[in-house]
Amino acid sequence: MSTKADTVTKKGYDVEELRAQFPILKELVHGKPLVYFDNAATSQKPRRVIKAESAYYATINANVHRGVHTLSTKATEAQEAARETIRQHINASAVHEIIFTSGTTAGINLAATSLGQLLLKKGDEVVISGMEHHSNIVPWQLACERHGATLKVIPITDSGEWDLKQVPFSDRSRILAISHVSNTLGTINPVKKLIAQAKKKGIVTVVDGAQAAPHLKIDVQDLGCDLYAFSGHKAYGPTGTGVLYGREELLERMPPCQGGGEMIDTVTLEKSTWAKLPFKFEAGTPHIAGIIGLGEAIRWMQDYDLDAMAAHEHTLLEHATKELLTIDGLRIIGTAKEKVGVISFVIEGVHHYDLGTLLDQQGIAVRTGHHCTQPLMDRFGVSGTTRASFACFNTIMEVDAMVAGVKKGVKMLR
Ligand code: C6P
Repeated sequence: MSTKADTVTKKGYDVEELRAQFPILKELVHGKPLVYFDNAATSQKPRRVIKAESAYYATINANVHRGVHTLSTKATEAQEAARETIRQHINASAVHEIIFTSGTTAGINLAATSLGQLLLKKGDEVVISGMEHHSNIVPWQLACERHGATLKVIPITDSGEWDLKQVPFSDRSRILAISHVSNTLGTINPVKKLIAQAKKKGIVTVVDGAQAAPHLKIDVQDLGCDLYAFSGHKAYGPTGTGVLYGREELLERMPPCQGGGEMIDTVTLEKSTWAKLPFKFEAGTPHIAGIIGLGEAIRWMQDYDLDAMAAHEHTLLEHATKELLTIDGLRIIGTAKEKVGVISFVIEGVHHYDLGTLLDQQGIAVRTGHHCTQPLMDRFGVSGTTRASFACFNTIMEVDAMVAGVKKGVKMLR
């Protein structure tokens, strides 16, 4: 889809060279070149990641932290190297603050279950925002139900930002759980600012970084958060992988919520004691191949300079915004000043599902529906949107193809 003319959008940023690393981009869909704009759901994987994962199975497949044999040692070293890569990537102060999970959902569920047990009493409050993904709503609802606490919500403005004048902190607030970047609106939230306010009140802070990890440089110490969850598969890594960062002192106090192998120190039939961090939170055999692939994905991103990728994606966002707004009756949901390359829109008289199906016929993959943010849909009075989410390998020509596809769809559907 791309030509040399639109690929070098920044000095030294060569989209063609990047695209060549993603085998899937050579696939045809309905006989058309694939235009993949569903990166917020899951990103595509560069060859290096696919190779790293399959090399584990082909050459060092063994369980980790369990055997003295050579393969187990090699597998353990490869997995733990990935942990160190991630530590350094998000600037955690210690490698045992990195817990492997199966994704953001698992990380937040771990946080909500364990923090609920540690902190929540009847009458306490958990604060979230109105733009959260269901994964950062439901686990807190469950925790509140279990402990007799109440969920309080930061309202969302018309542009799709937190209304910071209405943050419902009180002397019963115990936990703040917020997304760094909205998956539906693309809004980059002022998490550092809100975390600072929460910290002054002794509130524990949990960040859903699912949509930030693929696009932003994350520095957990600079943010000052207590816990930070993200998924590997949205950041060019394998599915079934994720990370929960936790500040050591808090992790030490948090109870484990899954029991099994690897998370124990001693077990008797009467009582068990827990392994040291991070293993206390990693019961059972982990997704070793995936974790190794995730480490490779992070190293791959680091080789390509996240700032340059973000600048490229921003160019795509600006172009898509300008061109889509030329379509009669089209409304963009999410017009914050600070956004990643995510654009959600609705069109008068056109159902998002029908539009998504027609775009697919042209080889263009977008997501349609509520994007697991039903309360946010209610806030904007829509049942769903069409969402395009960009990655480092997308091009201006692909955006133009989508805009042309939307125009064609509107003609057919209205
Ligand atoms: N959002 C989307 O299309 P998992 O499924 O555990 O990897 O991630 C859950 C999740 C949590 N928080 C945010 C902000 C997210 O965007 C997601 C996943 C995908 O928007 C799939 S629903």
